[in-house]
Amino acid sequence: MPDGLALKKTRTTCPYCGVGCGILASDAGDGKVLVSGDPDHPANFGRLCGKGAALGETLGVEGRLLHPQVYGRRVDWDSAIATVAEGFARTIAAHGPDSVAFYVSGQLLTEDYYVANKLMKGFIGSANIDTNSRLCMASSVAGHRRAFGADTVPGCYEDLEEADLVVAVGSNYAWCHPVLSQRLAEAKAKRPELRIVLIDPRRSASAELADLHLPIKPDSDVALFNGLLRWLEENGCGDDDFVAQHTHGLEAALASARETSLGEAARLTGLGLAELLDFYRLFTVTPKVVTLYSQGVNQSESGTDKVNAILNCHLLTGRIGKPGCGPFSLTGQPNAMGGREVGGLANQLAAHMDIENPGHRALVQGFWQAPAMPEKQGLKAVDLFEAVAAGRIKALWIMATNPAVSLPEADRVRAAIRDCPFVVVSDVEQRTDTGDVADVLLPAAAWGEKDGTVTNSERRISRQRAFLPAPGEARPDWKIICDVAAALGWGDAFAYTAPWQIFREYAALTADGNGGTRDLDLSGCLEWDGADYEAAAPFQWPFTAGEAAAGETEAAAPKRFFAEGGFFTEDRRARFVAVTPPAGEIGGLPFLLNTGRVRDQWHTMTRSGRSPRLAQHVAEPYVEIHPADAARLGVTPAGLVELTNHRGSYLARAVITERQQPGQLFAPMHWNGQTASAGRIDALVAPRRDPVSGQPALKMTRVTAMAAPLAWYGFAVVARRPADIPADYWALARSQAGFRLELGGRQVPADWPTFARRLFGLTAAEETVEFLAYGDSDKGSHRFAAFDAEGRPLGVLYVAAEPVAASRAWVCQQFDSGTLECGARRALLAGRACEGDADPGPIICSCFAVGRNQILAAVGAQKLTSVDCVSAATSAGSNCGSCRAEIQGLIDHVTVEAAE
Ligand SMILES: Nc1nc2c(c(=O)[nH]1)N[C@H]1C(S)=C(S)[C@@H](COP(=O)(O)OP(=O)(O)OC[C@H]3O[C@@H](n4cnc5c(=O)[nH]c(N)nc54)[C@H](O)[C@@H]3O)O[C@H]1N2
Ligand SMILES: Nc1nc2c(c(=O)[nH]1)N[C@H]1C(S)=C(S)[C@@H](COP(=O)(O)OP(=O)(O)OC[C@H]3O[C@@H](n4cnc5c(=O)[nH]c(N)nc54)[C@H](O)[C@@H]3O)O[C@H]1N2
Ligand code: SF4
Ligand SMILES: [Mo]
Repeated sequence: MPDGLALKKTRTTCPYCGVGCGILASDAGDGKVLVSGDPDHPANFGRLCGKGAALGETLGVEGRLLHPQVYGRRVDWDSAIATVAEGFARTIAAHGPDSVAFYVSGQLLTEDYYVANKLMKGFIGSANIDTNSRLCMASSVAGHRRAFGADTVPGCYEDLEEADLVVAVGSNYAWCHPVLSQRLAEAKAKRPELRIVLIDPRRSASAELADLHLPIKPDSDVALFNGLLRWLEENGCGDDDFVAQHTHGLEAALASARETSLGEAARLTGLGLAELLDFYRLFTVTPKVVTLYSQGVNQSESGTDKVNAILNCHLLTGRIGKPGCGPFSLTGQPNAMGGREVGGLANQLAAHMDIENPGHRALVQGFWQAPAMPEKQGLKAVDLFEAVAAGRIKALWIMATNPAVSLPEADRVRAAIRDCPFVVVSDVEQRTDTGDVADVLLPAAAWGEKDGTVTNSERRISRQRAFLPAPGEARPDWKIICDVAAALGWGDAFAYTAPWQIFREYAALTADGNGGTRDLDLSGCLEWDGADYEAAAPFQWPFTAGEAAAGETEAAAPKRFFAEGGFFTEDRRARFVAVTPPAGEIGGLPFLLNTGRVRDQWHTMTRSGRSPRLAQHVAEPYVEIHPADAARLGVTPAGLVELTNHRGSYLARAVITERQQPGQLFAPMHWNGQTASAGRIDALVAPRRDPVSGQPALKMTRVTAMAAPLAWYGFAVVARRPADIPADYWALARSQAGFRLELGGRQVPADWPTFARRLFGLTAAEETVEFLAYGDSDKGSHRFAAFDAEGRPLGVLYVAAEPVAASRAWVCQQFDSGTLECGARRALLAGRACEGDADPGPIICSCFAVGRNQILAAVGAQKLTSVDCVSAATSAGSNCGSCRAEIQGLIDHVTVEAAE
């Protein structure tokens, strides 16, 4: 490489999931940023998934919130800060501190989170600060605290590789924690005797990697693990010494578990006795077991009990805190853990201290020299928004989360935000469903522009480092919060000038009065200055002053908790928790709606939705439905389905699949008001929640489903984002050269050419462009394509009375390829590949744009039997590896077909 091109590399951390992969970002000098996995980061050792690898595509300024806005008008920072401070001060003066609230996010950095929590709890004097982690991790936090006395994750990622059995409960880790999935798959390739069991009502992509998939009935996890506890005890699998020395309460837990006989466990879980016993026996005979779990466990009315049912089995067998053993709550967001550490939840204080503990309250108040300190818990997310709706919260500040899309009863939440007297939103995007109904918008610096720390699922603290200037007037969240605190009169307590000062104060708080009584101890960082912070390598907590004094660096060997007991209860013993399966199933409307994630999108799509590469995988909202249900409802392949209940409705593409059990549906959580006409699934989701953790049961809503036959269906690719989309159904995604749209309508437009011109955004000035049309009104099929003077496509639209069959991948590729010759322009209008120009089919591998047809053809023609062979033949799956589970599924499909 010529010297002039030498790249400046910044070590940072991925802003998406809780795996917390290290990233090397290099400035290519031409305005582009190259992103690669950091080979030295202990979470990923150089690997990245598709979302991480596509980060470079998400960094553009277009669509960013660049300036503060008050009631829709641009203002300068000073007046924005004054407006926010005045809004809060006025409300507090009139109605007291509990009339205001902050709703924050596991996507804030630890330093942002720390000052937000300090401002609300210590200075405003209310505990009304809660976080979207309430929707995500609250049941794990509550389960950990009940069993361990603290919110401690005992293990580390190496345990996955060292285990002989990995049990994944309610976790689609192949799509949601893809780099861990890669690490596990590599470990299994080296040691095929490593067994993987997946426990999930639906056959998710993670099932392709599992030796055994148990499609349990929804919410029967407590019954399953109670049955296991009983079985383990009856088969002498308990670690008597560990139980005697380090635990309490086994008898009560067992008494509860004994109420579930083997037959009863089979009935409640809906599993056959044989498969149930396969699992129980495997667990019994395998000393090194890791049980991974995430939202299928947490997001439930029995979420905390599910967590404790799992922890009980690990405590009984003493399989905790040892290499290759332990329960492992996978965190969702990049800084879900950091938020828990600094007290982002309304029922906790900073540094893993308890709000109900007067000693802890006094300690934190003294440390902060704080004028106030709440004595009771604040409102938890769902209650908090109910209080907003009821008018009890009158001033609200939302940071780095999009509750008008992601909270249950999302329409109601959106209306509550709109009607709340004073709402501030800090975000990086100009348009979000939440920002659209707020009073004040504050532009935050985004990933790549801000500095701080995050903690991943294995308690590893890593630096996020800036490598780009913040655009417009965007500022880091910590700075915005400190400025508001100063305007409220508390400038001295918030006089930080850099994030390292906040981190050091936080580290000092973890050390204050600790002496080994609390798990979270960062006293090893007490002496850090800006340079140490800047240089810090990723490290796991605890990191104590003793370790630092002994000359150990922060980046020591993997750390685990509890192999020798030492829990954080008063008597240092763990607690078994007696749990009982929930009584009966939720009744009501005919279908049970389960919700979750798609491989290549992140949450409400504000950032991942910017990437054309990521849009290739799934470009519209959908509903997975079992073939028998589809047949009964008259839902046809690729037809549309409407889901409704009294809260709202959702319109999306049908995916008819046996992955789904009859009577159950699955819909993704991602689509928002900017990307689909009616794709906000949370508009339907019930606000039921776990009584202990307050976490909503986002996987459990009753709905009605019906076929939504439309008069016409369309697919379009357009160069410019349409100002309005005149269709009852639409979903919009990025393509390389513009936007792709799925369309549909209940009534046929009067004039198709006018419709097409409007969709393409053709103005009179562009009348000279080539506008091709083809129509067969009898069949209801119409096609339009417009080109500029150079032959570059401006828009292409296919309309039919049935779902449009054109290959999306091929059309997008053609559209993206720039100037088209006459024949290619006609082929594009026809929506059909020319001879020798094969249709790749729906894209499976986003990195190399390899489609389903290409993979199936290679598997069939070359008799490929492994994912590695497919990678060698087609490149698919050879970069980020996120699609390897789906490739395995295609190989299995071909193999099964060949055998039949
Ligand atoms: N691609 C991608 N990855 C992500 C995210 C993203 O938006 N996109 N978000 C991140 C975040 S914040 C989170 S919290 C994690 C979530 O990661 P996961 O928890 O793995 O993801 P989900 O798809 O929400 O749900 C997991 C599974 O729970 C199953 N499930 C539903 N009900 C039950 C039940 O009663 N019992 C059991 N055992 N299983 C059940 C669902 O069928 C689903 O397959 O992902 C993180 N990673
Ligand atoms: N039905 C259903 N609903 C769910 C779930 C489910 O499984 N099913 N899962 C739940 C879970 S686990 C989670 S974690 C939530 C996630 O839900 P949300 O937190 O609402 O989702 P995001 O899209 O990540 O929202 C983050 C917002 O912060 C903005 N942002 C990004 N970076 C920054 C920054 O540095 N500073 C600021 N100030 N803003 C920034 C983004 O543009 C975006 O608007 O959804 C929950 N909702
Ligand atoms: S697994 Fe993917 S999304 Fe998660 S941290 Fe790593 S690169 Fe980012
Ligand atoms: Mo989450």
